[in-house]
Amino acid sequence: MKNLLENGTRCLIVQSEFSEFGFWNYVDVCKITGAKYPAAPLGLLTVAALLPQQWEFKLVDANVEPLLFEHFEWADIVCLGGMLPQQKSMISIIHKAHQYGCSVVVGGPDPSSQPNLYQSADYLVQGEGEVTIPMFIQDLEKGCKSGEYKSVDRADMTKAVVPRFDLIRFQDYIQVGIQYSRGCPFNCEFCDIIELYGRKSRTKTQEQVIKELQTLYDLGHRGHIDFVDDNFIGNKKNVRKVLPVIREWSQANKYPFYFSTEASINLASDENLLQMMKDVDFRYVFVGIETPEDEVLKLTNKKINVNVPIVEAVNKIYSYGMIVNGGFIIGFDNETDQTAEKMIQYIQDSGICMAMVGKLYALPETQLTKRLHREGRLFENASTLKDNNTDLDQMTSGLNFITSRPRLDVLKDYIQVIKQIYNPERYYERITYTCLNLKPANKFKPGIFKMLKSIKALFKVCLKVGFNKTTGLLYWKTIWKVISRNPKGIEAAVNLAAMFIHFYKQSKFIVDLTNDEIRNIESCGEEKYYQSIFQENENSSSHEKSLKTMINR
Ligand code: B12
Ligand code: SF4
Repeated sequence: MKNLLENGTRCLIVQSEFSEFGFWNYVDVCKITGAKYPAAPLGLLTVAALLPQQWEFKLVDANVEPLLFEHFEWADIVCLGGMLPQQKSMISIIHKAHQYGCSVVVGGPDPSSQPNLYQSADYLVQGEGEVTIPMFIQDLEKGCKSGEYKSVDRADMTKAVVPRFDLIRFQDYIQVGIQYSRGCPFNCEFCDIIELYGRKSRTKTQEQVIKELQTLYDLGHRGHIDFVDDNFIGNKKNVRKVLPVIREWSQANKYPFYFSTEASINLASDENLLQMMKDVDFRYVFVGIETPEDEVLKLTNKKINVNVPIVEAVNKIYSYGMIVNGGFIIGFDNETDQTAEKMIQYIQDSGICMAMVGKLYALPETQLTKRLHREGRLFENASTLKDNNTDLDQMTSGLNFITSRPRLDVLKDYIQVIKQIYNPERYYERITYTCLNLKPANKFKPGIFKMLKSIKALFKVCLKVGFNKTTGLLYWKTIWKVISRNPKGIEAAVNLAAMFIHFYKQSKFIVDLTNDEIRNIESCGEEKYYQSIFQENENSSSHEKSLKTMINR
């Protein structure tokens, strides 16, 4: 076998496939803009920068091009990484790579959370690559043919490398990610971020951020950059320092980029920070709203959201030119039969178009998982995916435990929310609301090539959405209202209307799948359903007890 540290070692980096029915996988919309997939694989680009630079790299993102046997034939070593929904595809790629005689290295969120599932890889590199990849390289130097690497240390972000952005074609993606911080100071019970990355928000320096922006600029990227931070404002003190530096750089370079990110709801009460974000052209922010019920928020320890008037908070963010995307969850203990209706109202009143409503998913290592396990409610192999076509994310999977309310009620509520919020009339009402309240001050101006592409995309949206029997009338009515009352909101209106192509299809898929699950439970009864899940478990007595308590609720 070849010494892998030699010059010219060929390293194939693979991003495995996501399902087109995932909430975030809006491939139909990508096609309209000429892209193939929403987001570039930032984790793998970072890994490439941490591996020996004398290696020759090829990155294949199976979401943008087919992964072929020639790729494996070319490679000496294959590196794979990914998240829970990629579990099945990653495991099958490990086997394929072995058939071609390649060594396989795996890492990333799912292999780090569930290393037991990836034992077939030769090298299993857990946690943050900045800490564990050097351990793996040391083993290669010693000639080790396999190994498992983990560490309790967290990466010093001030020493993080610039990802190998040169390995992708920017035109394949809608957005390219960069990361400013890792970790989040809050302590939500269901969150795996704080288990994976800790509660201290570790940030890069201003110089590092500028270096990454400059690299992207020099490589020719223009347009959308997503700050992939768990909570961009997790370290407010530092974020206040970096934003003016980004503004200065952007101004000097004629604003080549606009931004999006993820932040906690306390952003809305910090007008100074909102202004700073507006100044550098932030256009989208994803906020975890989770549930309209304060009692549920308290129980799940999402204290930051308790007593926050959500509609007001979202409106405040709109007034600084940023569209709010929201995360919501159904299936918490303490929910009532009013929760679903309140959630629908919340989403409608705040105009959140891109509302990711998921079923509570007890992710590995979280406090929630530990509690449910103690209570005898957690399913065995709770996060092992069974079916590539139906186990995609927290909208298809989730509720991997005995629910506190009858499971059928939770599932029916879930369907009700999805059906209502992705009903075309309701979705377009929200577009209108958002775009009338949005006060954008777009600084990024596309160059002539990008402008022509945008015009082409606009025509395609008008054809696809505007001459469609479900959305046609709604589209033109919305466009007219926004143009006549708040013309600056028109770009957002067209974008959000385009996104409905995906959400319409995806929500139908979710409703059908959930209905199948409901029929399945109805056919045997809830108790039998749970019993069948726990049947294979040798130590099922604790489940039996919880089951009895739950069924008699
Ligand atoms: C940006 C992001 C997205 C983006 C873009 C992702 C993409 N490129 O396709 C979008 C919005 C599309 C997305 C979607 C989803 N995401 Co997401 N996402 C993130 C986020 C916020 C940042 C990811 C990132 O770029 N990090 C920066 C890079 C540098 O870090 P990294 O990828 O972890 O890589 C490091 C290490 O893991 C390691 N590593 C990674 N790969 C490899 C490979 C090898 C060989 C080695 C040695 C090391 C290694 O080294 C890297 C450097 O330290 C993370 C949270 C987080 N903090 O990671 C969640 C996260 C990865 N997402 C998650 C999930 C579940 C999803 C969704 C299913 C739904 C959701 N919750 O949003 C969907 C599924 C995607 C789809 N297309 O269907 C989970 C994964 C949980 C798990 N245990 O697997 C996370 C951890 C967040 C969470 N708690 O919900 N996501
Ligand atoms: S605010 Fe978000 S990232 Fe932070 S702990 Fe809660 S769920 Fe996790």
